[in-house]
Amino acid sequence: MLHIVIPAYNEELRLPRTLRALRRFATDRTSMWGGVEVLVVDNDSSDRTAEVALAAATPAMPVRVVRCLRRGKGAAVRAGLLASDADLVAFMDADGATDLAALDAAWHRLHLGADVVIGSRGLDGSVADVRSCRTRTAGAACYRRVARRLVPGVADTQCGFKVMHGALARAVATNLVAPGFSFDVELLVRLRAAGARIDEIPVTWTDVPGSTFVPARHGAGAFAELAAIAWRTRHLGAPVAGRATVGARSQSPMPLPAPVALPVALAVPAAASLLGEA
Ligand SMILES: Nc1nc2c(ncn2[C@@H]2O[C@H](COP(=O)(O)OP(=O)(O)O)[C@@H](O)[C@H]2O)c(=O)[nH]1
Ligand SMILES: [Mg+2]
Repeated sequence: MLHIVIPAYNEELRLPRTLRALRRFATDRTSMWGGVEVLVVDNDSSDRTAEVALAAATPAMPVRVVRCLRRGKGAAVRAGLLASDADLVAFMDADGATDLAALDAAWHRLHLGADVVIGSRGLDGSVADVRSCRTRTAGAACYRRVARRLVPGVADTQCGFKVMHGALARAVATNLVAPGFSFDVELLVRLRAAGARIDEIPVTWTDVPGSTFVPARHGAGAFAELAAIAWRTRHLGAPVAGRATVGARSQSPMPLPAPVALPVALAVPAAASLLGEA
């Protein structure tokens, strides 16, 4: 059984198309996944997000609405992961930016031994139609440099598409603190510390208009959240590139190096580069 968590803040316009695509996917793949249910996490929306979500439910694809009053994508995904009880759990954005073929690719990786499969716009084979403004593109490049210090070897921490074993997702989500857009980084740091094998796969990603991420409003907060994550997870173990199996390079499980205390110093250069580069 697969539960798909969709964090949604005022998504009445973008959600219906995504749910239609998921419905087609679920109808075709019931035998593959053993059933697909969507958990839309209504993040204190003031529009009809919950209604359009429930209206999309069918017997082949039940839809549940989970209420999350704490604002922020991270808080919403955490609430959705904790509300799930399936063997496998995915999360993706309400705009359906990632082509659903990634779910099939993820299924294969999970059956080859991955614990976590994350979509990436930064690998050979990725197709990303990014139409961001220059400020966001520059900010994103800078963000990637800082994020890589926390999760070395992962090319794209921020693609909103990730699939993992349900029990692992719930165990790690319990400890997630970051409420905002940087929660993916905290999730990956904690998954690695838990010894998870993370496979990064190329995805086809389309920039869907109507992004809820506003660089001027959310940019600085995302960087500050990264620094807070570095500090909060400093005791979990040094970030080690070899822990992620990236792209199509290898499908065999990596040996997991013994955790080494993450030096407090990690937080300091991270914070310094934020101040210098943001
Ligand atoms: N901005 C924002 N997005 C949220 C919040 N809670 C959940 N989300 C969801 O997080 C996802 C972010 O994706 P999107 O807006 O497409 O951002 P982008 O793809 O990074 O440009 C969407 O599904 C939002 O509805 C929140 O409090 N603020
Ligand atoms: Mg988007």
